[in-house]
Amino acid sequence: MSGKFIVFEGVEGSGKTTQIQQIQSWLQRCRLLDPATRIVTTREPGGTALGQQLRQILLQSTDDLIQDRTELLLYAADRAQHVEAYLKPLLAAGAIVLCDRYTDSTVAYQGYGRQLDQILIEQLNQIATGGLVSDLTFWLDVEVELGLERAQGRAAHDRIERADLSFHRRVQQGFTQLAAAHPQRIVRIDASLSPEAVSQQIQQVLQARLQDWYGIEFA
Ligand code: T5A
Repeated sequence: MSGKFIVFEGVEGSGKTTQIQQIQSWLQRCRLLDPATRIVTTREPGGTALGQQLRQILLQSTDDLIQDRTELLLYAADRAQHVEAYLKPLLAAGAIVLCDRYTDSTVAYQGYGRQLDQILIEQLNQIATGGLVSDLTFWLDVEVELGLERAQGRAAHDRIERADLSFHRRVQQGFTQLAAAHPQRIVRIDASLSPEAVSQQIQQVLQARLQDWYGIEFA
């Protein structure tokens, strides 16, 4: 794949959507990149038309309607469609793809949060992705309470946001363990700061990676 696949992860309200937008416009303004390079944003669940329908089911269904393993399989189905129909063609064409959540979310939410079998999750992630791993993952690390407070500032709360605090704490523990296990791929960002300060941290890491990937020099 000639493009680059950059993922943003974190607990609810960690600021992924906000940062993806900021980083997309920063990259679009970056004159050192080849102007033909497309900077694309996407998300899971919901990065394809089918994924939008799955997202609706996953996030808007009644709390007790979806069993934990059903939930796991629906996230995997969304991902399989996303990888094959959207991500692979874009990356093959050289795009930089900024993605809101990917496989680490399944490990953290379904593995640590729902406490489903981690080996099963790894196998499913492998099946769903066909081996597509991110080139770089930003873990936006924020206290669970602060993230939930930010997310709950919005009117409607989805099915996963409504889970109890202990669930969200286990998810956070999942991201912590993942970052420790994959220090090259996952970069921790202090997401408790202002949006501008968070963006600065991400830009700093990206400058170094862009230099490695494309051989461009930032002043
Ligand atoms: N899921 C997903 C799984 O369980 N398994 C999986 O495999 C996958 C892929 C997705 C849900 O699905 C689950 C995880 C999720 O529960 P979603 O709507 O995409 O649902 O939920 P989130 O990804 O959590 O998105 P949120 O919108 O809740 O959070 P974001 O995107 O992290 O945060 P953002 O940028 O929308 O910001 C939230 C609020 O905080 C403010 C923003 O203005 C906004 O109001 N904010 C800040 N305030 C202060 N300081 C900052 N630095 C701020 N940054 C943002």
